[in-house]
Amino acid sequence: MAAVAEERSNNPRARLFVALDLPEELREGIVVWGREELGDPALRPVAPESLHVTLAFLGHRPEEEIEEIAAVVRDAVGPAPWVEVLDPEPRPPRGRARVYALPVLSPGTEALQAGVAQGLVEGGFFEPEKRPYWPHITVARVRPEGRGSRRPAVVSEPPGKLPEGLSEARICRRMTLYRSELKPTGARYVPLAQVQLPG
Ligand code: 3AM
Repeated sequence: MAAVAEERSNNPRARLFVALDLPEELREGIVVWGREELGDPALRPVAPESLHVTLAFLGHRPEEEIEEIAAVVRDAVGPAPWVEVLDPEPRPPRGRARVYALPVLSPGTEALQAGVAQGLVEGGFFEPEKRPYWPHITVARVRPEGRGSRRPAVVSEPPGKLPEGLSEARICRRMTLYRSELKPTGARYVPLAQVQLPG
């Protein structure tokens, strides 16, 4: 055990992901909607500053790779995508929900994701997922049924539809490399590198 602990401290790792950030107006609209619709006690709404569209989840990487990964993300810059958000959906779609997410309609986001993923794969930083990319904004996670349980609680009042206007197409002008720090109170996302997207 001591040897493992020593190796860990000599080889610090960071849990990393790349995301598309939301324009302020969209973020605020989701927060206002969520105050009404994410009130079920089984739900843990995502903090306003943590709302995003994940482009690539890298998992734990050695901290010494962060600069190189940030360079790959900067090189993958592409046109700022337009996004339309749809009404919330549970995931998994059947059985007890673990999360609720707003699906995102956006060919531009898919193109950006493909470019970032390709750069990260070529750099050896990312293994592409086998399932197809599903652009979405996670808005709430479901609490466990009981202490230490892996089973999600029942959500009696699932979130309702978005108000008209929130689904209007909006442009997203920033992509960020985040470090995810897991805390007992939930994850905290720390931006490590940000790229402005042209257009
Ligand atoms: O905010 P969303 O849900 O889009 O679900 C995690 C979150 O994305 C996802 O990475 C983002 C930051 O934590 N994530 C976490 N573990 C994952 C895994 N093993 C994962 N995505 C894919 N595979």
